[in-house]
Amino acid sequence: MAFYYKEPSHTFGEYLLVPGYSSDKCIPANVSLKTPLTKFKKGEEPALSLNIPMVSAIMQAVSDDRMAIALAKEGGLSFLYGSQTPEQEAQMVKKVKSYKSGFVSSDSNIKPTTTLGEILALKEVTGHSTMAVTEDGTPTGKLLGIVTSRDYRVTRMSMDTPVSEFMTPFEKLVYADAGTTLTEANDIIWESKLNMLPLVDKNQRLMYMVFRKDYTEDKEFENQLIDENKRYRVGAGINTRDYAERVPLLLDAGVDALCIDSSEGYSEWQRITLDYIHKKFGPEVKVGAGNVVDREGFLFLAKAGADFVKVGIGGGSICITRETKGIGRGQATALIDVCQARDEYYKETGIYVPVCSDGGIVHDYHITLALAMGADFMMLGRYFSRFDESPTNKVKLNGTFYKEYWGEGSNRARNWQRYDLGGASKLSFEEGVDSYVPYAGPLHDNVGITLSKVRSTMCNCGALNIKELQDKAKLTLVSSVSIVEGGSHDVIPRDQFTSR
Ligand code: RVP
Repeated sequence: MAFYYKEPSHTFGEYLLVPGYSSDKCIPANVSLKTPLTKFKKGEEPALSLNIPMVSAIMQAVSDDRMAIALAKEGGLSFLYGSQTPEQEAQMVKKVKSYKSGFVSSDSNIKPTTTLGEILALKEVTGHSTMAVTEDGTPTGKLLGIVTSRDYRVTRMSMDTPVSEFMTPFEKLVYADAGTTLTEANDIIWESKLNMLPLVDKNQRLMYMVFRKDYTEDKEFENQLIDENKRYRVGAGINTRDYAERVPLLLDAGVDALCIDSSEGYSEWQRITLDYIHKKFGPEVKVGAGNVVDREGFLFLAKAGADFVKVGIGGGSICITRETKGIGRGQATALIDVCQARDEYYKETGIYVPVCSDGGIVHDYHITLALAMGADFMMLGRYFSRFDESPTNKVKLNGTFYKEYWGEGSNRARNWQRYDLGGASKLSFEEGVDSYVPYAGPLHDNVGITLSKVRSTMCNCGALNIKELQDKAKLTLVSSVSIVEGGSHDVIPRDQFTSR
C-alpha cells in the first residue's frame, strides 16, 4: 500500500514569524548574513561561504557572466547556466574570473582608419562614447589614441573622416603601467582631471581602461565575494551526462563551485556523477546536488558526497512539473523536512551539509522564512531575472517594461539534461513556461532593499546571524482568513480617488 503523509504540504505564504525578544544590540547594522556554501566538519570552517544567502538560478534567462559579476559584488554567487556547450560555459567562467573590479576591457576598439560614421554607429550599439584606437583594432592591440565625443562635431565634419585625424594621439595621452592599482589609477585620474586612464604594457599594448565613475562605485561593495587572488567567485551548473568532458574545462577556467542541475535529484545518476568528480578531481572540488524534497532524498545525496543539497520540486515560478507530472511538494514543508534530516545527520556524523532552498520565493520575507526554517541560502530565478543584469531582453508592452523569463524545461530552453531519466537525448514534453516579469531596475538597489527587510525581521526575532535565527525563530501556520487580515483591509485606498 502506498505511503500517505499525515499532514498536507505547505508553502511559504502560509507561514509567519512570531517576534522574539530583541536586545538593544539587535539593530540591522549588527546583523551578519554570512552563511556556509559547502559542507564542513564540526569545529571547522567551510571551504566556501557566501556573504549573503542568495545564489542565482542555473538558467539561461538568469545566470550569465554579467549576472555573476553583479551578484558576487553583493556577496552572493551565480551558478552559470549549463544548457550551453562546455566550451561556452567555461568561457563565461573565464570572463568572471578575469574581471577586475574597476578595470574595464575595451569593448569598442577601432582602427586609425575607422570613420566618424562608423564610430557613431558603434556608439549607438555599445552606449559608450570613450573608445580606444588600436593598431589592429583589437581590445589589446598597440594603443594609438583615444577618441571621445568631445573630439568631433557631427554637424561640421564629414562622416568619412578617419579617426586618426581627430583622436587624441598616444603622445598626448596620460596613461599608466598595466600593474597600476585601482587606488593609484584613481589618484592619477584626479590629479590630471581625466575621465579615463588607459593602462598599457611595456609594448604599448592596451590592457585596461579605468574610469573615474567605477572607482566610486567600487567603494559601495563592501561584501564582495572574492577568492584569495581577489577575483570574483563564480559557480557553474553541470548535468549527469557530459560531466567527464565539461567539468575539466570548468575547473581549468577557474570555477569555484559546481552544482548538478536536475529537476529530480534522488537518483543513481547523481551518485555516479558525485563519485566520479570527487574521485577524479579530489574533495577540494565542490559539487552541490539536488533537487530533493524529503529526508530520504537528502540522506541519499549527503552520503553520496554532495557538498550542499538543493531542495524544491515544482515550486519555481515558471515550473509546471506538478501540473504535468503530478510530482512535487509544498516548498516550506519540503524544506523543513530536509533541514531536520540535515540537523540529525550533523549530530550523528559531525558533518554539516548546507541546504539551499530553490524556487518559489515570491516576497522578500519568504527569504527570512526559508532561513528560519533551516535553509542556509536560497536559489532565485524570477527574482534576479527582473534586473538589468539578467541576460534577457527588456521589452515594452502596453507602456510598461518587462524582462523575458523562461524555464529550463520550456521548449525555448530545451534543456533536456535537466529532466533526464536515461534513454533518449531529448525533451519529450514541456515542464516550464516562457514568460515576462515586471522589469525592476539594477540588481544592487533591489538586493539592498530585500536584505534590509531580512535584517530587520531577524532583529524582530532577536537574531544577529542566520544560525541564531534558526535556533530562536518561532513559526506559525496561518489560516486563510488571517492571510486576508495581513493585507490592508476594510479601507478604500486613496489612489482610487486621486486619479479622478
Ligand atoms: P523561481 O525563483 O521561483 O523563478 O524558481 C527558479 C527555479 O525553478 C530554478 O532554480 C529551478 O530549480 C526551477 N526551474 C527552472 N526551470 C524550470 C522549468 O522549466 N520547470 N524550473
